[in-house]
Amino acid sequence: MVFWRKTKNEKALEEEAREEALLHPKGEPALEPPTESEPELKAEFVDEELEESTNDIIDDWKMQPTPDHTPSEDADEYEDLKDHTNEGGWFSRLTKGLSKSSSKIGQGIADIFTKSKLDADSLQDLEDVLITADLGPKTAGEIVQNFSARKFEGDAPVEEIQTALAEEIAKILEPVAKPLEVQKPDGGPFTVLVCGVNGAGKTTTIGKLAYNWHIVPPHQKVTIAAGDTFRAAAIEQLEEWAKRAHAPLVKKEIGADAAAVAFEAYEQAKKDGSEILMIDTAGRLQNKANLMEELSKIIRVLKKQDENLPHAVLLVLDATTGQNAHSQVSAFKEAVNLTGLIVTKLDGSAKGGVVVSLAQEFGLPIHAVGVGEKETHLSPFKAEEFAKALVGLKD
Ligand SMILES: Nc1nc2c(ncn2[C@@H]2O[C@H](COP(=O)(O)OP(=O)(O)O)[C@@H](O)[C@H]2O)c(=O)[nH]1
Ligand SMILES: [Mg+2]
Repeated sequence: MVFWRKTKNEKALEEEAREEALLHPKGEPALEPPTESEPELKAEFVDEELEESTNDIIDDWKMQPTPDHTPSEDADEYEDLKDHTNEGGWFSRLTKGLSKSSSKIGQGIADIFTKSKLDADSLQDLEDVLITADLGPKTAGEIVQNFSARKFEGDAPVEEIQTALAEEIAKILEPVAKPLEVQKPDGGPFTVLVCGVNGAGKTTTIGKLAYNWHIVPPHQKVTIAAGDTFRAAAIEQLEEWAKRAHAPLVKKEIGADAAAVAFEAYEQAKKDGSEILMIDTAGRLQNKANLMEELSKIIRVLKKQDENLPHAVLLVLDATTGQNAHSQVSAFKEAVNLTGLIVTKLDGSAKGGVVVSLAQEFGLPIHAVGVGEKETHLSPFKAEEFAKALVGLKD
C-alpha cells in the first residue's frame, strides 16, 4: 500500500513538473512572491461580497486619473512618438526581425535548388528545412505536397521557389489573419481578457493596444484593469503603459482578487463610457491549476455582469519559444474559450515559422504581431506580408 501510494505521488509530481516546464520554460526568472499580502487564490467567489463591493467600492477604487488632454494633443503626441526612424516601415521591420528565420529558409532553398532540380529528393530536403524553421512537420508536409503539384519554369531559380513557398504559406495564414474587431455593445465596454505565460508580452501588448486605440485617431476611450495582482512590478509596469496611453487604470493592492479587479474595472469603465476595457492577468501562479482557475474565475465573475463577457479572450505568445507555443495554446484552450492570438517578439525571433504551424494546427484568428518594445511596434497580422518576410523575399 505504502509503495503504491509512493508511486502515485511520484507520478503526480512528475506530471506537475512536466506542466510547469511546459508553461514556464527554463531560464525564466524565479517566481517572485507577493510582498505585501497573500493572494486570495483559494477564496471562492461570494455573491454577497461582490454585491457589497459594487455598492461600496467606489470610494475604494484606486483609479489613476486620466491626465487632462485633448484629442488634438493626442494627435500631436502620436506624431512625435511615431517611430520616424522605423527602418522604412512595418514590412521592413518585420523582414529584419524575421531575418534569422528567413535566412534559414532562404539559405536552405538556395542550398537545395542551386544544386538540384525540383524532384522527390529536393522536396524532402525542403520539408526538412521548413521543419527546422519551426513550421512543424504537419505544415511542412502539406506545403511540400502542394508544392509538388506546382509547375515550375525551367530549372526554377531560387527566387521562383521562394515566391511559390510564400504563396503556399500565405494560403495557410489567410484564413486566420483577422484584425481584432472592436464593437462596443450597448451598456458597457467591449471587454478583452488578455492571458498568457509570464514574459509572453501581455502587459506590453495591452500598452500598445491602448496606445493604438486611444492616442491614434479616432481616439477610442480605453480602460485598463491590473488583473496581474501577483507581482508588484506587474502593476507598476502597467501603470507606466496606462500613463503613456492616457488610459485610466483600475488597480487594487498586491495580492487582491484578480476577479474583483476585473469586476470593478468593468463597472468603472461602464460608468465612464469607455469603449474598450482590457484586463491584464497573471502569467504565473503557484501552478498551472491555480493559474487556470484564476482565469476561469475572472470570466465567471464578469459573466455575472453580462453573460456575453468577455467579448474577446486573447492569448499572447512569445514567438521565441517556438513549438512550445503549441503546448501553451492547448493548455489555455482547456481553461478558457480563446478567441484569438497575438504573437510577440517577431523582431529577432529565429522561430517565426511557428506562426504558420499555429495557424494550421488551431485555426485561431491571429490578430496582431509584436515587432518591438515600443508603443508603435504592434501591427495587424497580414498573411501575404508575413509569408514573404518569412521566406526572405524583399517585398
Ligand atoms: N523585442 C520585443 N520585446 C517585447 C515584445 N513584446 C514584449 N516584449 C518584451 O518582453 C518582456 C516581457 O513583456 P511583458 O509585457 O512584461 O510580459 P508579460 O509577463 O506577459 O506581461 C518585456 O521586456 C517587453 O518589453 C516584442 O514584440 N518585441
Ligand atoms: Mg505582465
